[in-house]
Amino acid sequence: MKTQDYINREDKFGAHNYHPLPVVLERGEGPFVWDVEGKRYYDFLSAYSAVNQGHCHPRIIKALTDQAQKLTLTSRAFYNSVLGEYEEYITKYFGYDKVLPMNSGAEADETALKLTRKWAYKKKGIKDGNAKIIACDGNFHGRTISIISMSTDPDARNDYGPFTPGFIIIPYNDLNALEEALKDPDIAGFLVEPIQGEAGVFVPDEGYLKKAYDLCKKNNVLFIADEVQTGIARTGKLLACDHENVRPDILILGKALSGGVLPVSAVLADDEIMLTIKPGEHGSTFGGNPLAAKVAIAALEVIRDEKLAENAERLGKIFREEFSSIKSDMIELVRGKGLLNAVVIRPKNGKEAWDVCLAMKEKGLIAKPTHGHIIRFAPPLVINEQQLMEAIGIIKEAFKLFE
Ligand code: IF1
Repeated sequence: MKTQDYINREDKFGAHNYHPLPVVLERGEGPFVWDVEGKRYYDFLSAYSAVNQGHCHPRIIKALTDQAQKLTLTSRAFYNSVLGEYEEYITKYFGYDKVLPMNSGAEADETALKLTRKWAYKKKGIKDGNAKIIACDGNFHGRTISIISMSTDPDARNDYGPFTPGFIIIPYNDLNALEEALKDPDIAGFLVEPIQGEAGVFVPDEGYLKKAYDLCKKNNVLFIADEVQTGIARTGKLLACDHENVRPDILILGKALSGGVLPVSAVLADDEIMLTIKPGEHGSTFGGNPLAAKVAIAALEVIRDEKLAENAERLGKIFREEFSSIKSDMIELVRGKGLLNAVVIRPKNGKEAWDVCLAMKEKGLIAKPTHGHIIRFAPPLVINEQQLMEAIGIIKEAFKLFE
């Protein structure tokens, strides 16, 4: 079978909820993926920052295969020998009292919303049913009905109503708007991405997160950081909040928490918040399964032992410097932190971001546009300087085609 055969088969039997780049991947290792015709590519999307540790990291795969031959799932109806080890490891790793293990990022965000409402009624004393949560314009927190109820992206929310009430939307990176919204005594939490990924890698002003956190504390409101995409070393620190020494009241993790091997997400908080949920009040069949637990421990060990946050910090600076030297009137600007970067593309002669991505694909690098005119560049954090420079060479050659 050739590439087109695979594409035709998916088109016939699969839902059309994505429009992928026309490349069919078969194998991955480190920063590379290979297609069904054996062609190698630099992966500059990293499965939306889920494979920060590189594709099929041997240490994570070993943790998976070892545990897979012992016990994969017990449900939480019973204890198992691995979950406690993982809970102790991850809570000490990030510095919180407790973790609530889930699977997808959306489930972790939903869990954070439920925790915030529980805390509002049980601790803050907001009248039952009145809790409100502030979110930002341009947010992306997942695809469930309640999460898209706070989305401002028509593609994410159109024709999915009726929506869940209780969300207040304010502009991102706007402290005055937050201060104003916090005057409402029924506000329970402020949910924010430290850098808005899907919106096009919007990095807020220096100090925004810290000042937002302080405003929340002044108003007895929970600061909830969605680090599903920005966490796990992607932006050059373990967490994007670490750039401003902000410790979220509720921390949401996903994606690279498993190194892209399994869906593993987590919500971390201290006892005052976490213990508002009692036995039987929340759960998940696969949440905290032994396989995910062992995989997540290995994935976090790799981040620490291979100093991937430091690598992301150093190579991210090189990437942005190199990019700013590319002379192309299609490049409006490049922005980002660590190895989460994006380039805003100015269309030229009817060519746009998609065409640039097709050109890069031909030359051996895959990336995908978001919102039509922005290309996100997010390679696995295991990429080394020589590989990064080779990848940048490919990107430069691609832009030359449009001169
Ligand atoms: C898609 C991008 C989108 C996320 C943040 C929670 C979730 C995500 C900050 C939910 C998921 C993925 C989902 C995927 C595209 C990708 C994405 F920004 F990473 F590019 F959509 F915004 N919080 N992001 O980024 O996690 O339930 O997917 O495990 O849905 O198209 P999930």
